[in-house]
Amino acid sequence: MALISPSRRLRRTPFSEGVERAGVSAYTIYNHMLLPTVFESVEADYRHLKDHVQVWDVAVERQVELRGPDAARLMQMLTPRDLRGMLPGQCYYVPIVDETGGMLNDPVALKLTEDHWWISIADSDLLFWVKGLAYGYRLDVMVDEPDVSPLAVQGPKADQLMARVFGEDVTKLRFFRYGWFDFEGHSMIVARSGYSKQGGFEIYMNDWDTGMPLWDALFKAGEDLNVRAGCPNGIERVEGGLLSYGNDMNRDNTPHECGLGRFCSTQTAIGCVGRDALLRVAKEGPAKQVRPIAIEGEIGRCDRAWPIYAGGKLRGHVTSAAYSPDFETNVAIGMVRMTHWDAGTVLEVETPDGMRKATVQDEFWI
Ligand code: THG
Repeated sequence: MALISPSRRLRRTPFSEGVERAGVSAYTIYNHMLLPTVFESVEADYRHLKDHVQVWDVAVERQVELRGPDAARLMQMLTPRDLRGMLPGQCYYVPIVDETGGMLNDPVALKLTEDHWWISIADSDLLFWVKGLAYGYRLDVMVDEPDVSPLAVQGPKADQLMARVFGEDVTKLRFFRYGWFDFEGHSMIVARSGYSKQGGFEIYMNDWDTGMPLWDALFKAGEDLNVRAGCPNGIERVEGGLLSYGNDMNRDNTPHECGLGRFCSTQTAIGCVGRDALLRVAKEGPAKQVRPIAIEGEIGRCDRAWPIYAGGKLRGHVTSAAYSPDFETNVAIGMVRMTHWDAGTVLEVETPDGMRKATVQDEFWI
């Protein structure tokens, strides 16, 4: 593929200088920004992520900020997850749905106070939908994108590295909890979360000019830990079943089809604009759902949906796939019809390199 022409529309991040210096070798585009996808090689990055610690420029995880007396009401309009029990200091993975129950995004929401929320979005222009709802319902709330750029620290040595930069207390954070921590006089949110199954943190860096000092401090403190620049890894995230909005699901899918039913409490999520639609489809249950699938043989890059067949008929699509060095098979995420989604079901996947035998798994490879 040819190179990407930089312009003002392709926003840089506060960490771009560090990413380039670290020798990034490929990017994707996410929320109109550059998201690194490869440093050394996807396989070498994978091994390093699982054995050491990496610093990821995930500033593409833009925040949609809700501020004002109607912030909590607006937040509940967006999601079928019941937010009434959520407290400041918590992060929730929240499916966001439209009025048909279709997935618009699958962000992490942070409750700062009752009147102040951040929605840490996946790759879709959620800001416009949220501003439209706030305006249309005449809500007393400001919706904007703040100067916040997440930097993730992921891998088995993440606790050691973070303790050196933010202090020992940061290691006391529980999964999907956050606290305020100091870096050189700047107070910022640090959460135990991140788009890998290797453990780690996300720093919600809130002052553009502090981006590179923070980046440099992490690399200096982690020299003996073999810290490297990294990025969400295409093998590791499929092994772990972490979904990618736009790849594994979109507006045509309900949260239940995405396997996100455990993050929905539609019955009690009063005010969610997709509630009626989701209650209607919940009666029957989904007719297709996300499944882990192992594919045999050689496969190419999965840059389009691969049809899944059984008995000569179309039964679904593989939406993400990669060879896993640790599990010595191709790991994949697919959307599979109910008649063929049971673990052990044998399927055929039409890859660009030919038909491949595949088997539905009972769980992801974690
Ligand atoms: N962190 C933050 N923002 C993000 C992402 C992130 N925005 C974009 C993208 N990632 C949103 N998608 C996801 C997908 C999965 C998870 C988080 C965001 C995730 N899931 C855990 C899992 O499935 O194992 C567990 C969630 C839970 O149990 O509550 O972490 O990564 N800031």
